[in-house]
Amino acid sequence: MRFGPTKFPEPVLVTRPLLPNLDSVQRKLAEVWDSRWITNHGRQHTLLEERLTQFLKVGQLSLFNNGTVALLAACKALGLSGEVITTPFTFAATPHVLNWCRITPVFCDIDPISMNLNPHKLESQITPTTTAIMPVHVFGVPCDVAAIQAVADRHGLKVVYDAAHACGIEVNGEGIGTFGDVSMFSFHATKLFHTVEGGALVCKDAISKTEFDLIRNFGIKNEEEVLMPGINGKMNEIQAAIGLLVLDDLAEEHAKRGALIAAYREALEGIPGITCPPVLPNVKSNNQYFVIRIDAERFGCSRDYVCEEFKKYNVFTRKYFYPLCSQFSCYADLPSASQENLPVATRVAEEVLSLPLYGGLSVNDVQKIVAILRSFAGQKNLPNAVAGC
Ligand code: T4K
Repeated sequence: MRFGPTKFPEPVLVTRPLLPNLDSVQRKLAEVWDSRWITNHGRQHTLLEERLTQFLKVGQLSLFNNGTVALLAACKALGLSGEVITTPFTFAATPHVLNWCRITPVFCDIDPISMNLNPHKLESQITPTTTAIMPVHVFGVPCDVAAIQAVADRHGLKVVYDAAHACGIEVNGEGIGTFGDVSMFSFHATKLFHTVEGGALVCKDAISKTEFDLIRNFGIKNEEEVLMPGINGKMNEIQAAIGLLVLDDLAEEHAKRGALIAAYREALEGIPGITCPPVLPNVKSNNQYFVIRIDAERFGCSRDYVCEEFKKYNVFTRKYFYPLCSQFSCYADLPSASQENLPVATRVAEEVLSLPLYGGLSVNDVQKIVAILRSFAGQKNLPNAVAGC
């Protein structure tokens, strides 16, 4: 059934956090209160590390207070320096972490379908000072991990995955965190699994985990030994407790979002100029984002027009990730930031639009959102077409 465009009575945001039932939060907090242990690696923290290690199918996992600090710790632990090759099509945190470690981010172009680092473009960016590659599994679409690893092996480079979007993703039954030297997950409130703020580093061996654990606790080994200049990257007990509760509700939220994604795909089918995210048969998705591409010429109006017009219907989409990180004033002067070096990323950033996706939406809501989108087709030169909605 097709709907006409109608305005939502309440704002529909791009996402809403999964909130555990308040009674269960109170019970859990009572447990924490009784223990009188509220941070510095308590019981909730230990339990969450154990459960996430299993859930993510990884060897070792260290919790952090957020994904950005976790990524900083990974760069420190691996001793990265000089230049690190990364994608411009990511959240600001990715290049900022490199900058904070006095590393120069070198931007490499992306693949037009996956929107991830294009492994075939990597080699031309390597210089004698390159120490690592930092790819991002953008919107949970896995990078071409085999091709990236092959380049890294040929040149003796480390691979640090920014897997902020990829919690719960599996490739051929393997946890996405098993690839590369280390992966960082973000558990921010806007992620499907979250701890309000939080993150983790995952790796294969216990030696690396020991290093990550030291760095996140000021480098303190024991009361009398400080082994390195670490940082405060600790996740507290309240965050960990929320994480345990969110984990209990995750399967249900995942299924709800799966149904919404199916509804989006069905409703969007056949709209000229609209492309849905790729379907990857060997990948278990986490249903965290639903990002379409809008080809302005074929659809008849630009992504920016759509994003603005949606607001008149109380629908608040997001342009993740526009502008490209390479366009930020702090990076724009880097040689790798030039548009000629990044033609695909430049185009993709003009086309992407993240549509609302969270369990509180209904299939009917999704159909209404798509009906609104359909009504914009070809309206570029008719600015009054949606007036009075
Ligand atoms: N690497 C990548 C590739 C990343 O995407 C991120 C974070 C990181 C690294 C760093 O990880 P963390 O250090 O954050 O763990 C949001 C998140 O804050 C950020 O974590 C995330 N990426 C990024 C993609 O999205 P904003 O600035 O877009 O968030 P904001 O406040 O505009 O919220 C987005 C939507 O969610 C809004 O429509 C409102 C809704 N919302 C948000 C919050 C916080 C709620 O309904 N409730 C809430 O509590 O960055």
